[in-house]
Amino acid sequence: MPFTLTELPYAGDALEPHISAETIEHHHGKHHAEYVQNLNEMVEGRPEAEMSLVDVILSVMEGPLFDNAAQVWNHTFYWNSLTPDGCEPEGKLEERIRQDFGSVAGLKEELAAAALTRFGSGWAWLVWDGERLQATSTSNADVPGRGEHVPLLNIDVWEHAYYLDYRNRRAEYVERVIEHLLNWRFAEENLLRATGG
Ligand code: MN3
Repeated sequence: MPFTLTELPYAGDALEPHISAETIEHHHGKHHAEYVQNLNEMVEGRPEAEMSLVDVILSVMEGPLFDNAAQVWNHTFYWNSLTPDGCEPEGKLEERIRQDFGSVAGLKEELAAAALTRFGSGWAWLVWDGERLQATSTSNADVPGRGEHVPLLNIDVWEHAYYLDYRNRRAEYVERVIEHLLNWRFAEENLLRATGG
């Protein structure tokens, strides 16, 4: 199989009490795994089987193959966007946040708004658009800026990400993720890579 399910970067219960082990078990072990399985079935015998995941996404950009490939990538990125070792933005990232949002609190508000105003399924993102940071959201499997923006971190706002723990209370899930789980070190690494340090 050309594409594999990435391991979680922490134990399945590491994000408790904010995200339960049961949610992680279903989200990673069933939802994410199914996107990987679908993707492998779809690329069988096609040139995409020899391509990197990112190249598949950027060369297809719509339809079921795009949806499954992007969901594989989006979920791996999501696991890395979360951490049980609480942290806050520092260094270059914090400087940039102050410049573009006024304050870390200002960014957190915009990120929460992006997550809460996304109608239906999708993703909230912090991205580097080439000139500044943006808090934004995408629908279903879509990637930010149609592949033109550099993702720094994301939050899954599909119902499967929070329904077992929060039922319909997306706002509570988003608030807890933003306050306790976001991996700002990962976001800073992505920003430094995008801006050449
Ligand atoms: Mn998901």
